[in-house]
Amino acid sequence: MTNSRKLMTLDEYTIQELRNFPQATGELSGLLRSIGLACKRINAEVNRAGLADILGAVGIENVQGEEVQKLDDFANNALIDMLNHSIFCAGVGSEENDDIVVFNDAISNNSKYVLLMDPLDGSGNIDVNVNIGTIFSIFKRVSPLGQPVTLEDFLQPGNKMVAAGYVIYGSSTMLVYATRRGVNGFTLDPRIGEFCLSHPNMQCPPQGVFYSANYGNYGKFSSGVQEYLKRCESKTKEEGGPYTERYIGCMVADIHRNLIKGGIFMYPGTSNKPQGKLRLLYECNPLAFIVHLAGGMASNGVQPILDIKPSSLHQRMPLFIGSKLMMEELLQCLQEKG
Ligand code: AHM
Ligand code: MG
Repeated sequence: MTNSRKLMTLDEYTIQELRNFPQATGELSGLLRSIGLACKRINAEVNRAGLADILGAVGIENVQGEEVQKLDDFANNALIDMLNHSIFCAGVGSEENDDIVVFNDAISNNSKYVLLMDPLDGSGNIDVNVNIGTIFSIFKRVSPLGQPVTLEDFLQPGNKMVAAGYVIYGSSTMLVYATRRGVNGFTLDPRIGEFCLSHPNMQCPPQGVFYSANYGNYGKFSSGVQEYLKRCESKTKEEGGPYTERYIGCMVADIHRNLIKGGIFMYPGTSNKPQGKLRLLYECNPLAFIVHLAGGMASNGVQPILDIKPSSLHQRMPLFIGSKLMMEELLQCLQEKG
């Protein structure tokens, strides 16, 4: 056997999963394959972003009133096109679309899965060649097969999620994918253009030294959050410190590092924006699912993220996420100081 055969590709991995679980229909694997393919197209475009005339804003605003970058558009279209042409997805909810996109045709209406996504997270980083990511989550529809999907199919609590993942476009490009069977990381091998299983069975260390928060908002955080951050600043060696502050401006990258090395990421509510910035359905939920399956925790400060019943497609939610022991200390601070 040659060396390259030791690296299992994403396709080989999904085939192996199907062999191990003969009751599986292959629909989820098909969906994952389409996502992987779309993300390879996005990756190619991200890599040439500095060369192509693709940098800069389109000049229109998305639903959240933020300027849409051209790459956001490209990523959104690449994923929606790919999923629309696959036969395994009935509709998509995206950060870039006001309403759900319903693939209303005979085959799609008989697909059991819907997908929620942030096609390009951290898009403020594009112009400066810093990490960006794609985030997605997959749910089984609750509406009957044979009909177009409805908003209710997308407004399910995270604990009903079937699978979730993210792609980080960084020094290398990686797809991290979680189902209830665990979390696996696949690195894109540019020589063969395939995602290869590089990080099997990922586990989030219960304790780490990294903490990630936007300190520019410190004065607007609650007393409990401020108290926790103060503790982070002064951890002694005996307490597992000293801690190191890292904030990239792309939650995928911050959470990816913390997932591998151990750490905590937060985007709390502030006095002027009590619900914070991040979107529950396609930012908080998928990352909460992945980190939870890797042994970590995710909360909005009051309840587990995955237990929240969503009320609207683009709703925002405070997010605290990461290593179990660090999360427990944070939640204790919030309980004591609010
Ligand atoms: P985006 O989806 O518009 O890119 O926003 C989400 C990003 C997160 O990835 C990141 O952690 C956060 O926004 C940074 O926001 P801020 O600059 O307010 O700290
Ligand atoms: Mg985002």
